[in-house]
Amino acid sequence: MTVSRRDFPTDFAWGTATASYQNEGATEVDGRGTSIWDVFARSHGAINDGSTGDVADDHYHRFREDVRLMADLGLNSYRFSIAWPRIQPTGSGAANQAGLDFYRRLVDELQAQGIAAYATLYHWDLPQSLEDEGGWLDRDTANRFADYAGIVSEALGSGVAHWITLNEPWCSAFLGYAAGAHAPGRRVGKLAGRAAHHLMLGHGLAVPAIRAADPSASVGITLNLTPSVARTERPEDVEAARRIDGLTNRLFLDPVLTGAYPDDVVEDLELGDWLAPTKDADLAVIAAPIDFVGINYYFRNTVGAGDHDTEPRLDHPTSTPVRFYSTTDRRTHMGWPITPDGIIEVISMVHDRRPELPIAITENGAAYDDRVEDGAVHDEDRRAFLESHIDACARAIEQGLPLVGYFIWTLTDNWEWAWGFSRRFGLVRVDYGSLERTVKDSGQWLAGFLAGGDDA
Ligand code: IFM
Repeated sequence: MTVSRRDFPTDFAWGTATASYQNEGATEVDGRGTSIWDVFARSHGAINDGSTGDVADDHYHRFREDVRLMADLGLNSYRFSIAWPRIQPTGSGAANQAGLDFYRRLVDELQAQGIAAYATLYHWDLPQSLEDEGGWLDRDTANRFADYAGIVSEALGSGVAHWITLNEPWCSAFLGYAAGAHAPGRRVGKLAGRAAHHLMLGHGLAVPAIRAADPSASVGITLNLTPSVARTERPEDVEAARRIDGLTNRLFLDPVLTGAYPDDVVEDLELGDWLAPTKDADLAVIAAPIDFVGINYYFRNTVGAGDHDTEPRLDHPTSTPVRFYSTTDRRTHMGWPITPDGIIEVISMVHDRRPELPIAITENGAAYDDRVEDGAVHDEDRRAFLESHIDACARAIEQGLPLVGYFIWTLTDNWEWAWGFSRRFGLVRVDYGSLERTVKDSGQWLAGFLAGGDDA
């Protein structure tokens, strides 16, 4: 593999991505309210290792050290998320100044280090008070989200280069409200489709709210896209792949980028009658003009029909019986197959719909069961993963796809949702006892790659 930084435009965004609940800690300071993840993490059996994000990486207090690490790695961009309950502790009403001040300190520090800020407004930490009123199953949460987006963009506007409204609404809707594997841990089956609709409505209402506060704002959304390939050409496998593609990709891509819902998915989710009264008006809101699209890419799905013994997957409530197959033994610690070329396929999904829109890979990375040897982490597997995906990005650009950035998930090992601290994705190891940071070999490799000298 001979990919080099020189294969990318000079203004290409090279960053890492993080999320508030996964790395900030400090959940009870400076007036922060309670989020659905605070509550969910405490519910019995929800988290693999019984941990919470109460301390996480203590990024709230150590952000200067973390920004310095990014600068030392040679990164020019940073994608982080803002914790809604730090800004509006109960999800509505006046802003909590201390919460805004934290993010102001962070963006100032980034600016001082020449690192562009990509701020995500919703990476899953909904204020619990809003969940108590129905959460994303309640239409009014979309209005509350737009208010919050306006407050934050008003306060931070000049310090933020790019705004991202939502991170991975598929996860919020289906892992949160169908599978119950993520907060708020509800299992409402197909009704989770309504949460998906309200999330997208929130996105569409937030876009003009951000622009009203910061007219020159660059605004986008981050979707997690997963190619869904039928295992064989048998009609039942093709049908299974259609369902998964619809629920994972088209349900979000089509309304946001083309202002239309895919009929087959609306039918799968039995959304039609419920949507009918507001459908056209809502779609006009959801398709608000945006400036770029973020894609989180991890792997490609190979899908086939299940037999009657197949366990229904609750995160895919309409797809029973469907099975996910392995086409490779090369997997990360999450069990996810390593399929670098899929990154070109997901970029194409966006580009085919909206050829004029710039696209950034806003997350890509891998968990491995790292070992510390003499204080170092020789994570050759992660380095090879990153190299192969960066190489695929270079090929995407060579093919003419408008890729403008690549963000690695993640900077520092952190709290991986239902997996707690048991999965490590970082370029930098965190000792969860001392909170000491140590750059792994993959981080050293990235620094060399970004320094632009050697081909990888
Ligand atoms: O840690 C998550 C992140 O919060 C959202 N995208 C996937 C990552 C790895 O699972």
